[in-house]
Amino acid sequence: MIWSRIGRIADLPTNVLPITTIVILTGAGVSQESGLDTFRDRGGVWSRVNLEDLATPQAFHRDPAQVHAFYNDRRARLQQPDIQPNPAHLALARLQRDWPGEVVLVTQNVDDLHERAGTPRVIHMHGELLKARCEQCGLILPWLGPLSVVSKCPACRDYGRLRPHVVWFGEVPLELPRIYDALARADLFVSIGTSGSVYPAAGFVGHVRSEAKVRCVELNLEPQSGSGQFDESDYGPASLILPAFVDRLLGRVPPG
Ligand code: BJW
Repeated sequence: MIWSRIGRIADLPTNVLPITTIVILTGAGVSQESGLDTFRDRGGVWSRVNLEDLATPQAFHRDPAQVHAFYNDRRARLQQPDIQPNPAHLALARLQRDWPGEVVLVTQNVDDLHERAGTPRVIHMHGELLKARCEQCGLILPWLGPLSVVSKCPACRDYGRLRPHVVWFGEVPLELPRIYDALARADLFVSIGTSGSVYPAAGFVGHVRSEAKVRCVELNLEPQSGSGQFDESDYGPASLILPAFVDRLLGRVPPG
């Protein structure tokens, strides 16, 4: 490791760690200030609808039209002009661009706001709303309009087998081997805007803490039930606290 290329968390007096690999986990709180609802906050998605009717494979097979309607609405909402990346997304894009080491961005979000902010490499562990997947042949393709029970797969030409490319409860999240590889390399793990209530993502902090060298930071609007697992926490809107945190990491702000 070349010292001039090593980053530090500048304001940790007794724990100035050499950091090369940063793993970031984002959740719905990062996109909340862009106008997208979170899931479990007051007024969140799961307070308005029953997740068991909409976000499980059983629900899809029982009533695909109802599940399509739910995701069609959210897909359309995501593409409305007022939904734009906010300063939190932009800060993470800046971090991935300017950090001399590796920044692995893992998101639980199904929106495309990290990409629109200019982050080229994003791992979408719960899938992507603007894609469809064929249950028959496995094709994954961009999908911007509504899906229906008669949508036709362009590859296998079967009808009614296309579904939103998202991960429902009881399904295995995507790209877990890549994520756990990155966690094994991590020097710093940062969890942003997630309630930490959905596994396996909720277990990442415990997983990396078993590696004593990994420093764990939580950024959220307010303390969560798992906050005690983190070495450092900062609370406030992601659009404010995340740009400041990235400034500190990139050394633009001297130790306070
Ligand atoms: C701000 C802010 C601002 C707000 N600034 N912060 C018992 C029964 C059945 C299943 C289970 C069980 N126990 C465990 C399970 C497993 C289950 C699970 O965890 N369930 C729990 C609910 C208990 N998990 C699964 O089923 C997963 N699969 C699985 O485990 O497979 C088995 C397996 C694993 C590994 C290897 C092999 C096998 C799949 C989970 C799929 C989750 N899918 C969803 C829907 C995606 C599609 C869609 O969008 O509709 O993913 S659910 C929903 O929750 C979505 C999110 O990605 C996920 C996480 O939510 P998130 O992002 O944390 O949002 P919120 O709303 O919870 O929190 C928002 C946070 O933001 C809050 O903290 C706020 O404070 C904060 N905030 N404004 C900063 N401005």
